[in-house]
Amino acid sequence: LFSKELLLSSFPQSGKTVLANFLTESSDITEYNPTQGVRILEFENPHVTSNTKGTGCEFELWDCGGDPKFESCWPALMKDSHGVVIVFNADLPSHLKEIEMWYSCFVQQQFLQDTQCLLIAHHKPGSGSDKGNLTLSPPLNKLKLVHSNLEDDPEEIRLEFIKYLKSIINSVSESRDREEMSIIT
Ligand SMILES: Nc1nc2c(ncn2[C@@H]2O[C@H](COP(=O)(O)OP(=O)(O)OP(=O)(O)O)[C@@H](O)[C@H]2O)c(=O)[nH]1
Ligand SMILES: [Mg+2]
Repeated sequence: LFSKELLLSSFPQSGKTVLANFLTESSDITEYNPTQGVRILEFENPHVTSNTKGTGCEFELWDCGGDPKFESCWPALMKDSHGVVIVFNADLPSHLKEIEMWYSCFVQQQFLQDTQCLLIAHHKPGSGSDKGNLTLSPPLNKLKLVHSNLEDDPEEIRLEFIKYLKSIINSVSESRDREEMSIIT
């Protein structure tokens, strides 16, 4: 089973690359280097297997550059993606409008289900905000929201990401089953 995940946000320096490296265990935090266009990370997660045979699943995590100048790449990015992860800075609630736009563009218009979208409120070290006071308005409040704080609680986001990958695998194999059925019948 193969799945393509998108990691995006329209905001540079929100921590996408740092998170992507952490979640795929690629490399440690280095100094800031703006992602140009997109960076594709291939990975497997030992905790996520396809439910039928217990074989591994291959994932691609597309770590997108947040600079608006890459907007022209978006249509190519969304094509055939199975999941969308939106990373935003929990300290800047003014981003919420843009998150709505991303959600509508990358999830709703691509006919993805809400379970295929994950919102990550990323807390950079040294930021004062706490998780309590973040409330989202519809339609975003239907989505799964997790907080990531790699300095204080790295395991939380790791576990949530595994859960998310599992739900993606379920929807991908369900839609594949449906397709097979429609061919047979
Ligand atoms: N120590 C630490 N630094 C972080 C963390 N998140 C972000 N940073 C810092 O913020 C910088 C920017 O983060 P990136 O992950 O590169 O940002 P990005 O969202 O990929 O930015 P673009 O590629 O331009 O869209 C990093 O180089 C780190 O220095 C974190 O959880 N811990
Ligand atoms: Mg980046």
